[in-house]
Amino acid sequence: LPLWERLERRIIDGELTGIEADLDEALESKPALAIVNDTLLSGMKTVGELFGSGQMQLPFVLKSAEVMKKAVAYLEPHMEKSDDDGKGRIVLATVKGDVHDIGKNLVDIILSNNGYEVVNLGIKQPVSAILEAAEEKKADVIGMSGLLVKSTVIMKENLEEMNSRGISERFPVLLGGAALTRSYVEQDLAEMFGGEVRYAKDAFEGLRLMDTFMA
Ligand code: B1M
Repeated sequence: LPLWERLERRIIDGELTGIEADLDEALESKPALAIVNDTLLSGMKTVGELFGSGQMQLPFVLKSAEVMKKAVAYLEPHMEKSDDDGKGRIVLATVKGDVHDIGKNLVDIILSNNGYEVVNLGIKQPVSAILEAAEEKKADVIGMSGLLVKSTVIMKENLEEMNSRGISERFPVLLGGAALTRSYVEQDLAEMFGGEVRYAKDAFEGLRLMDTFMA
């Protein structure tokens, strides 16, 4: 198979052996981030489709996710970093009940490489832990990720909790993850939330929104 198809195939098949050599070859013709966006994410998309249609079982999805994580970790040192520093601080978490963290960790990488300090709390984070960290670390923004449909409900509950604690106006909120839609966040949630809440369809939009929050 040609290089790009081979790399995409590695994600779909969960095939780790020899991936470094392929990534090194890929780096000769494309920047690290473009390899993630154009090839690796496209492999993960296929995995999602195969799993969703019952053609792939969960243990294989897990293998694909592991290969994806290793590939991103291998490429990370090759990613461009801006000289900017201290542009602001975000507390980032995958919400309660949700283990998906590949997207959240990409957001972490993109923001960290572009001058933001990211306090990455990890997965399955209850709202209390997110809000405590935001207070303690003096966050400028709270970021929540979640891929399950039920996570969209949890996010709403988390915003309600912020309203009831009277801290909505202190922390603008950035939300992302495959089950969300722009209209759910920027209409439905924006209507009930006492502060600013925005939707990022990908890590780059997350970065642009951080820049607007901090402007
Ligand atoms: Co799961 N899973 N999974 N899964 N999984 C999905 C989400 C699913 C859509 C698959 C499907 O059915 N087609 C489906 C959800 C269905 C639903 O809720 N309606 C699903 C399911 C059902 C499940 C389980 C329930 C399966 C089971 O146990 N029976 C289970 C849930 C466990 C739990 O959370 N409690 C489960 C488990 C897993 C694995 C552990 C095997 C693995 C995760 C491994 C890991 O993350 N460490 C996994 C995977 C890999 C997927 C799919 C295939 C791929 C997700 C992914 O990493 N994509 C996924 C299919 C899909 O998403 N269509 C699926 C790549 C990643 C870069 O994209 O995270 O969307 P994403 O991030 C994007 C943007 O969304 C955005 O930026 C990123 C790109 O730049 N973004 C943000 C994300 N967060 C952001 C935050 C921001 C800004 C932007 O600011 C704060």
